[in-house]
Amino acid sequence: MIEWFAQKILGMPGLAASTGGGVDELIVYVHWLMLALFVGWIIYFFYALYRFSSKRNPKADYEGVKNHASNYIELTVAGIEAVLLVGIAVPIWARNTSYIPAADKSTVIQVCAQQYAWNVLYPGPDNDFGDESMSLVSDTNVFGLDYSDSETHDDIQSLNEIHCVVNKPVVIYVTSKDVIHSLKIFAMRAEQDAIPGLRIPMWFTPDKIGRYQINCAQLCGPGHDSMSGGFLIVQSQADYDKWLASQSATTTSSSNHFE
Ligand SMILES: [Cu+2]
Repeated sequence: MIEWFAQKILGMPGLAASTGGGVDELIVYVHWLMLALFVGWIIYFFYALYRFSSKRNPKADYEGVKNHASNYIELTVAGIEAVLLVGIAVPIWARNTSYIPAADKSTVIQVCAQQYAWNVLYPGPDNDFGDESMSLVSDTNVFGLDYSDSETHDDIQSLNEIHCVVNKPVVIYVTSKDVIHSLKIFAMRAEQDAIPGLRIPMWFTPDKIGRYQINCAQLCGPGHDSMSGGFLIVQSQADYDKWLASQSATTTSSSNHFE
């Protein structure tokens, strides 16, 4: 029912992450509450038109409402909202922010957003990112990679493509080179602002192999919409390893070859 409402009525893309179910529940329950409020207010509106028409009440009544029905209804709505907040929203937030899956059991990636593309950095075969420094950031080195560090040489970069492994947590450290962007992967029900100078982790666990659109969820400039040209590619471990090997073979240690 939740899935049907989210996809057929609200037009959300299919859920492809085992960590995203709670987000769908929250969105659907909030819409059901809004629907109930909408119907309730519409009924009350027509009741008021009928009940308080000047034909039926030529003389104003200064005493007003004497029963407490509106108080009870208000309390009930506030109670439902509190349950949604404390019962669903806060637990999702707590899970996402209080814990990051262990690096050796996840795909760890760095994303640096820029006007108007996503730069993606992988630690390469040694599973360690090389040193990075703000002072080394340039047009051709958005991550500020330090090539004097031996761990940097096997690091792999891709543009507008985030590769990851199905059923394995993906941890993405998100930052930005210029203005505030927001890495939104709707199918994963995951989103994180990309803020210059900050490196903020986000994580999710994809559970369906496929290719999913990435959007920028902050209006970041005139080319903002072209950032939806980014994709998350969820692969089997074998396909991911194959892709990684093909990228490692073409990586040169002299400089970053992506603009
Ligand atoms: Cu953007």
